[in-house]
Parts: sequence; structure tokens; C-alpha cells
Amino acid sequence: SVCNDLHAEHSTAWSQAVSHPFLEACRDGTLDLKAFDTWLVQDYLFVLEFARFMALAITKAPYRHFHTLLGGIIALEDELSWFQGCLGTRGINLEEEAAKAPCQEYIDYMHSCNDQPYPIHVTVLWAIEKAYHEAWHAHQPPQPNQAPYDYATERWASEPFSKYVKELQAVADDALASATRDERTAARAAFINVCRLERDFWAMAYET
Ligand code: MP5
Repeated sequence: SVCNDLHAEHSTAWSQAVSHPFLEACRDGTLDLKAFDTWLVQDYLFVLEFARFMALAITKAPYRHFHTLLGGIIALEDELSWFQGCLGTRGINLEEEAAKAPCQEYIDYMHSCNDQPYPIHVTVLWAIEKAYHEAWHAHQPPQPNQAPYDYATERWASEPFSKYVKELQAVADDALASATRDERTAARAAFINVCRLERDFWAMAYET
């Protein structure tokens, strides 16, 4: 599988995308709430644009990929509600917030992928979801974690989410199987870029 190869051949970049002191502190329940709030705001702003990115992937996808891609979009409804509820509980006024550098760069990058052929678009989509799955799965607390961190592991470390990421990988592999050589090269560069952006995102929240 092309996706397995990407994952294996860029293992250093990947491990930096899915492990960070931010995640360890979340797992241990020692994360500074200020860092959590930064992550919460920035990730909410990210997910809003990611929803558009997912919707635009569908416009290029063959019908046989719809089941998986639509499932991902449907799940975002609950996710956005969680973010909104959590932002309210934490007393955060979004009107006073803006995307910080790595989040804005990530959003701009997704916008640029909207103009790319489907195999690249869907490789980025898979890498983004897989990164969150592995990051939170590897940092599950020994006991159910306390609010507000609990949702993150309940969603992204969960069995249904793991299944969805596996399906997405099959979808991306299917698209890459009929991609041109140039598209595959671009998909590899995109994978490496997602790794870097994920790493920078954790660092941004943690170093707030
Ligand atoms: C995801 C996310 C996963 N929420 N934030 C970043 C920075 N990367 C990946 O996307 P989703 O929609 O929350 O599953």
C-alpha cells in the first residue's frame, strides 16, 4: 500500500506529528489549562476549515468512496457541538480569537490542496485523521480522563474512529493506485507537510 509506505518511510517526521509533551500532559492530567484553551480555540478554527476541505474532497471522489467520506463529515456535527460546548464552558469568546501562525498556515495549506487532484487531496485527508488517531490513542489516560480532556481520547482514540481511519486509508490507496507518477510525488510531499504542520500545532499550543 502506498499509504503504508509513506508512513514507514517517514517515520521520524510521523513520530514528531503524533507525540508531544502536550499529549503526555493531557494523559497525565497535568496540562496547563491555558495551553488547553489555546489548543481548543485553534483546533476549533482548524476543524471548521477541515469540514470544508472534506466536503470538497467529495466533489472529486468516485461514488464508491462516498460512504467513508460522508461518514467523516457526519461525525463532524457532534464534534463541532463538543467544541462549541467546551468553548462556552471555558468562557472563551471566539470573537476575540484568531488563528495563530501554524493554524493559519495549516488552513492555507488545506485551501491549496483544494485545487489539487483527488489522490493528493484524499492523501492529506487520511494523513490528518490518522495523525489525530495515533496521537490520542498513544496517549490514553490509565483511567477515563477528566473533563475537558476526556472527549479528545473518547473521540480520536476510539474504535469507531480507528475503523474510519482504516477505511480512509483504503480510499486513499485506491485513489493513489490510479494516480500519475507526478501525483504520487506530490502526495508524498503533502504527507511530509502534514507531519510538519501537526508537530508545529502541538508546539504552538504547548508553548503558549
Ligand atoms: C485533526 C484535528 C483531526 N482536529 N486537528 C488537527 C490539527 N489535526 C487533525 O480532524 P477531526 O476533524 O477533528 O477528526
